Amino acid sequence: MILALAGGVGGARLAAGLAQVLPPQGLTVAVNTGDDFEHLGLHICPDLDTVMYTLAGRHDPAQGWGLAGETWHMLQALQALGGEAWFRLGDRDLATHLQRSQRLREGASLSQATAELCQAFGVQHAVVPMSDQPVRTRVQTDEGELAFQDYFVRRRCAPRFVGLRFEGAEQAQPSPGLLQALQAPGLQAIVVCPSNPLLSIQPMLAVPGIAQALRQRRVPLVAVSPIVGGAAVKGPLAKMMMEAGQAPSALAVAQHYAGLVDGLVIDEADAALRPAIQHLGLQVCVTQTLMVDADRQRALAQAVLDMVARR
Ligand code: FO1
Repeated sequence: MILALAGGVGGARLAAGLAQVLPPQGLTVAVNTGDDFEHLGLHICPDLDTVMYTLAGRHDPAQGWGLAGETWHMLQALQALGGEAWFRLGDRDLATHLQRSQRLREGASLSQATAELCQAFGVQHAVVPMSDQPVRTRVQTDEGELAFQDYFVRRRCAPRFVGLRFEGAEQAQPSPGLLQALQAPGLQAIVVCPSNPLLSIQPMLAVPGIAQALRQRRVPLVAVSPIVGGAAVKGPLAKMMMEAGQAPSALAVAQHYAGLVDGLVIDEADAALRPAIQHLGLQVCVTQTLMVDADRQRALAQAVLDMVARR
């Protein structure tokens, strides 16, 4: 059994690759919920939905998030009423948020609501939130502290990044599904997907029970670098790293994860960084990491599994 930690589009793509090569009972994907927020009275879980839609093969491939073949009638009507349209909720996607919000109001946990939605979308592998308690990523910037989606979508990551705060993390516990995977006798490895280490993985590590379980693990933990050739494959990671005073590179990712992971998968474009990363005490696997299609998702997943099998 493999446990994957994921958030965002890169995380969803590797999760989909792992789902291609592992049977349903052989994979649990634990997903960042630090990006979740209440919007228009709805409980929105962008990363859970991105993973769910991608595993279901229903995601919008160009955008990475949201559903393929989406229409935007509700958003246009809302805008005409003078409502908030900065966060683009598509008509079909809206049904997911309505159903999740309703189930939470009825007393279901986020884990239960997620499992029900995944079943409805035909997702067979386990997709679980990192926690059932609210954890909210707050981005500290030169313009003050912003709620995550305010920084990410409304402000398009324009304010200068200073730091992060994960509201509620100290009081949160790992979700039952994540805890079960972490404690499973059959757990073979933990994979940190090529998600943003700061925005997608750090919130998970801020939940004390998750950090503790990862420290006490008895299985290999490998990460895949989301930085290729000095640039982020997607999203604001490179900009954030530069603003934090760090040149974006696979080596910087290795330095960030050193002490947590046993190995790092890097792209062929970064092969020259292998010795420097090994010098940090990490095993290195060099392969093609750009998941441009389902075949490349599967190939990267297989390379990750081969790496952990060699240990
Ligand atoms: N990202 C955007 O850049 N703009 C949007 O309007 C937007 C809407 C949206 C709606 C539903 C959803 O599940 C995700 C959405 N995202 C949008 C993506 C999301 O904000 C980010 O991808 C994640 O939070 C970061 O991983």
